[in-house]
Amino acid sequence: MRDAAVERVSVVFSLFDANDSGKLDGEDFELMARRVVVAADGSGEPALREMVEAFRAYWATLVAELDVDGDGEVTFEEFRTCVLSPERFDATVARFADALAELGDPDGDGLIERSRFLALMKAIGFEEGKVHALFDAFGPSEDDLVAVDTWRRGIVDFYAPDKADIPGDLLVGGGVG
Ligand SMILES: [Ca+2]
Ligand SMILES: [Ca+2]
Repeated sequence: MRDAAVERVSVVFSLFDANDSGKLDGEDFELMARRVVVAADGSGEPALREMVEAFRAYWATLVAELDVDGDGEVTFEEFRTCVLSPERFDATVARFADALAELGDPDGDGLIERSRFLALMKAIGFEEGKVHALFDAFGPSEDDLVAVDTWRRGIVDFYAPDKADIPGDLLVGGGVG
């Protein structure tokens, strides 16, 4: 596995630990869901509800698959084993990516504006400079729009523990931002 993928696992862990407790717990995912819902300007109630449910399903999968000692929390040591069989998380990550992409495109034209991209990605916990770098890497149009489907694939790759050399690598490391 490439260094970027290893580093990404630790970045994802930090992002998920929204309450900074040093471990993943159910509250982290409630916090992230609330932040994203607040940032999701213009989205309807069903899309918002699905986002909250996708966050809860994500946590339910993580705790079911990775909480080896059964204490109801996932430590980094437990979390890093997600790379051993990443396919266990495919369905959960896909649902999460679908829900997030839906919030990125409330008017359904298949495109996302930089401002909306920034708001949602910052709500998830990414740094602003890195979010801009990622948006640029997706090759925005003259009107500064990116295809939501490109972003959706980027989300899937980012949260899949085994991918290397992906645009989302711009979100880790110290090179940008
Ligand atoms: Ca936590
Ligand atoms: Ca545990």
